[in-house]
Amino acid sequence: MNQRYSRIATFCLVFFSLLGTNQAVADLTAKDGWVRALPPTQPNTAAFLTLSNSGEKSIVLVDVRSEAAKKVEYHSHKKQASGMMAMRQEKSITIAPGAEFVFKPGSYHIMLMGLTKPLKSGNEVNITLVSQSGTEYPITLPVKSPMDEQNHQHHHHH
Ligand SMILES: [Cu+2]
Repeated sequence: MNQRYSRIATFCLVFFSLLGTNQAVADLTAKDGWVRALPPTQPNTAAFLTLSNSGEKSIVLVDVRSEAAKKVEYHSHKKQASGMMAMRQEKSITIAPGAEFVFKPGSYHIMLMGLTKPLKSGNEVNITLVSQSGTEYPITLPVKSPMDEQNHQHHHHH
């Protein structure tokens, strides 16, 4: 195992132990979460994660907050009639009972606009998801560069 891989393996361990302890909140569970690290000149970035609803009722998320950015929104990324991809704000996100909802690059994401400070790989971002019923779901996501993500997957597939 070379040094780079062992660093990634350590990262995975820390990441998954975080998921195991902190991320299971009531009926909504977050996994595979990360925030995209971008050059410090970029004012905006996005967070990705998979939410699972283990409860018996739909969970409707209507708000999202983070001290990492001035404005935080749920976005989708869809192909327009013109063939261009465009981002659009989603006022709510519904996770059916027993279902998963995936935020991933090129699709749904949590948009962080007007970052209060540059986010570097290795940082953590606290985000609070808020449901229609007023329940708050705090989650902590690691900041990773898209390159880390590629290496991460590469590592797992071998
Ligand atoms: Cu967006």
